[in-house]
Amino acid sequence: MYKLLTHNDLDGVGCGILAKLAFEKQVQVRYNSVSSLNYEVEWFLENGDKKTFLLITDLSVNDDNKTRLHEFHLSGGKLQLIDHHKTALHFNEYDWGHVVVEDEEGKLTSATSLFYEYLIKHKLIEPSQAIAEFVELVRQYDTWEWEKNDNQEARRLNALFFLISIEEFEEKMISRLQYHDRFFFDEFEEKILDMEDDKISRYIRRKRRELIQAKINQSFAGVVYAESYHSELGNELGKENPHLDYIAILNIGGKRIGFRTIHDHIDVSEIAGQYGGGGHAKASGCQMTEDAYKKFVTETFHLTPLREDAKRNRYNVKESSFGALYEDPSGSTFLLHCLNEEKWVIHHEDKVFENTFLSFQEGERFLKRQYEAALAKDDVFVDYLKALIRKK
Ligand SMILES: [Mn+2]
Repeated sequence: MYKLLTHNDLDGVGCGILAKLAFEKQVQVRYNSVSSLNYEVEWFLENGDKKTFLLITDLSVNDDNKTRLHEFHLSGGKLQLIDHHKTALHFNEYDWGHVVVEDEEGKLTSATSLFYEYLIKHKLIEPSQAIAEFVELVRQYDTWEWEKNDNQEARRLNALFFLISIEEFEEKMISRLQYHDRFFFDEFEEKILDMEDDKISRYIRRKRRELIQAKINQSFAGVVYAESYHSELGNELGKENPHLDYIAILNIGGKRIGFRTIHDHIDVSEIAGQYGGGGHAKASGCQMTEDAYKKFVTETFHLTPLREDAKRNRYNVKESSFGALYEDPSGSTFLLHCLNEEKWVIHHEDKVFENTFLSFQEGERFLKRQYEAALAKDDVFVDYLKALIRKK
């Protein structure tokens, strides 16, 4: 018999699916949160059948359990821990630990991809193209490589994972990987995934109109209140507002803040760290401490949402060398135009700003950060030009 203790996210469940494909009825799989794993391990060591082969994937145990597991191993217990988190690298000191963050080709690993390799190496699973494709989707999702590659299938696999129960997901994937040559979504799944995508776009559109800009500790943050779809929202709002250093997503009910950035010049795990939180460079979070509440809620609550750039213009368009007209919240205007190849200037109330810019984007970034200016509508642009002619 085998027992697999694994994480309850897509990567962890990917391991569960592989285990069931490999061992069928000979494996018992338990899905755990980061915190519940240690109880499961203790329970197994105290009450479990000592002849059972214990597999742990995508999670690692605390120091007490590390010692207990090693004793179990020394007394002849069969055991294997497979993980890909940097924080688990010390398990490589043990015969039963296998932790790889990056493979020989420099590709980031996931627990599912490492476990698949392990099963093939020990001749415990019959490799197939369908399984390999599934494993790669899970790996790309778990390592965020899907975003760089715009791998929508990987994104949708994770969305499906959240739309149905773990049991249902397992069952569907196992039969698909068992009986088909290639991985695919069936018609029903495609339909609910399309509906989910539509729902997310509508949610993001609504949230976009609530986004507030605030300068917090020398960085420009986009602040928005939201309970769902944090990564999609952070990503979309970030891409639409590249002048913002990061997006802060406030969940008042959960008393938490999520931070997302699309930029390399800022590390949001450091921002979260200022409030006792942590995470990754591009995605992090913290509890809503009193200090965080003051900075992100109290001090921004009176602000009006950011205006969006005019979308349907024919004349006043971005990067036009003749000039693009921007308007701040008070209706004051700025004309950003090109003097020569690498020199963009800004006209404002009969004056020209001393700052010049190497590109349109740089000039726009300045206007948006300092003045919260947005691209004006065509009719404002036409009135501006008429007034200009009258003056001459
Ligand atoms: Mn993982």
